[in-house]
Amino acid sequence: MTNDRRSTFRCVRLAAAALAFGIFTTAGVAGVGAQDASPEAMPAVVCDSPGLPPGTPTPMDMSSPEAADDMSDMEAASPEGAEEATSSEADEATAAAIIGAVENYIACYNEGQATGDPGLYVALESDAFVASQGYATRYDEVANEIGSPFPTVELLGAGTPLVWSDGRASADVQALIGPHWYNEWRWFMVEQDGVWMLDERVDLPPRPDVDFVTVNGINLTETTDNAGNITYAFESRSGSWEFPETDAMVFNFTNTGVEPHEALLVQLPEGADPMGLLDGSVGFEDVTFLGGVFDIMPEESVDLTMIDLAPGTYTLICFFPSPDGAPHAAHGMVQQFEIVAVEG
Ligand SMILES: [Cu+2]
Repeated sequence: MTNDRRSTFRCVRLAAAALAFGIFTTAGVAGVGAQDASPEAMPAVVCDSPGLPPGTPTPMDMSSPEAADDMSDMEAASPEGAEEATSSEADEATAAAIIGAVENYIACYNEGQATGDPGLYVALESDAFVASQGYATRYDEVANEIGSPFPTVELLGAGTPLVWSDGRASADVQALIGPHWYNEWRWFMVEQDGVWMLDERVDLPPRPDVDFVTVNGINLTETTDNAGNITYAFESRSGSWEFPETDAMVFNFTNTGVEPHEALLVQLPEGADPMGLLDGSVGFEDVTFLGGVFDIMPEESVDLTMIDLAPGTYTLICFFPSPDGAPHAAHGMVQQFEIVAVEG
């Protein structure tokens, strides 16, 4: 059903949860940003976008945890009957247009983040796509995207151009969000007034082009004691939180509870207590966001694929609100693990 629950380009859950719980300052959110964009990471394609005319986001009460919740629980607004659509190979001109549109969107993402103008790429999204990301208007998306923790996206590949009986076209895309977060999707594009707009992003099984891939199984658990107190946890299915270094690491998260969860992968300053994320003693600006999966529903199993993680200490954390309003992390859902160097 929904195909974009993982909210890959945005980090709205994180930012919204952080703001909702007053964990991080807005200055901190804005502080992660454009200066990290390195010229080498910019693709050769130069962004061609009409941008957005001036506008203001919808006022939203971020003080309630429900606000954060409602936003990302919205269902994707992709056209009904999309499943029944049939595809055929795109002709050469259409194929070039589709691949070009993917390259352009990513160029506009990078330029938009580097210049603080996310409107450059939001303007290349269809109304359905904006809605599927949980936003009422484009300006709401822009407001959430400014100073993304992932200032660059590197396009690794785009192929398999198809045209569909519902009038859309698609390409299969491999990309790194930030330096380590590997994603593979089918991007559906729709042509509006001569411009190909991103209309829907469907996750594909990640197959990174590397020699060694390991899978780390992690359960997302809920335990209630006799007094009715709930404890949330990340539970390594191997029993170990030491993972040998490898080219690509797939974290397979399975929600064994009844509440939704998320799994954010971050790196904290050396020696920092992860609980400092909750009391503010570890600042948002000192945290490196590496990737994450959002809205992992009960019984759902999803993958987070990371490339070239160096040996060191990493932290998984869930800010999803528990029934008492506190983030799951405050009830145990924060876990550190080590990536250890392999001899030889
Ligand atoms: Cu959780």
